[in-house]
Amino acid sequence: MNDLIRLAIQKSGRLSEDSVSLIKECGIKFNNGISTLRSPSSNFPLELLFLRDDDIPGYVSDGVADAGIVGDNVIEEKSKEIQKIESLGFAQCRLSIAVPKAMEYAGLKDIQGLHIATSYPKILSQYLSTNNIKASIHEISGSVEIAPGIGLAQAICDIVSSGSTLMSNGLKEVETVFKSEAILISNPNLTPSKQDILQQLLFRIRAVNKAKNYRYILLNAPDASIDKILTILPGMKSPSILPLREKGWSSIHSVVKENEFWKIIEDLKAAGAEGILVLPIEKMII
Ligand code: PRT
Ligand code: ZN
Repeated sequence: MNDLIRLAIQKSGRLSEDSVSLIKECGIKFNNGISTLRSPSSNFPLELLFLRDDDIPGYVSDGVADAGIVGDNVIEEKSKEIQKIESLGFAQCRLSIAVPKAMEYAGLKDIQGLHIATSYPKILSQYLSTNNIKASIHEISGSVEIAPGIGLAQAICDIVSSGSTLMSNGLKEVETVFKSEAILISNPNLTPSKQDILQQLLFRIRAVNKAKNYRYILLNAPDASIDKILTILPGMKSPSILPLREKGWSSIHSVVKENEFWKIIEDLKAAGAEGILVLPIEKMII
């Protein structure tokens, strides 16, 4: 029988959509929807398993799944024997300590002796002991942000992304304990043939994710401006320059980083570039 890898992803929640999109962008197709527990691919040796995110590190370390996509916060909290393969750039958030808005807060020492509610007792207790702070940790599994309001705790340690949940519960974020994003993990003892499939998957994931950070740019410029424009455009190796039908003009093609894009466009216009086109890149292999 030909080998395949079982990739565990979250069945329903904040990681689900981005995990499925990433696999699809890798050109991996599925016949079944995520209403099933498992879904084999029709064109790649991979089967998706749809699980609760908290169970993913355990299943991967037990070998029920060969690999998984899960938040780093869950990986650290569960401390299972798994290998972190690649940061995936989505589900970015942070685990933070928050206190009631009215509380005066000058630094971590103000946490000393407090009752802190959290769903992440392991990460929090490590953080407190590294910083020599003694506090009592109350583990609760959900709605952590309401704990101070109902008198269950004086502070909380919970996942924050925009900060609006804290704000609407009268809390303020005072310390970042851990920064997290979705991570591709694997079982540390994969057979060589599963390892090989995982590497093929990783190759595709990197090509897809790299492309998301770049744009393809085309522009026309008078030949006299080319030298100046080339100092602005980094390119992958070096930009392509093609002569236009109109004498004394060329078309320049290159690749720019998404986050440098607006700054570069202004510089290019100032240097004489015209007819600038910017296109998304689907895959990028370098
Ligand atoms: O059912 P299952 O157990 O699979 O899912 P779950 O409910 O445990 O997890 P889910 O889907 O809520 O989150 C999955 C993962 O997404 C988390 O483990 C994080 O790695 C990541 N993530 C990213 C977040 C957030 N952003 C986030 N904002 N997880 C939770 N939140 C919650 C947070 O707990 C708080 O209640 O959103 C609220 C704060 O959001 P803001 O934007 O108001 O600050
Ligand atoms: Zn969960």
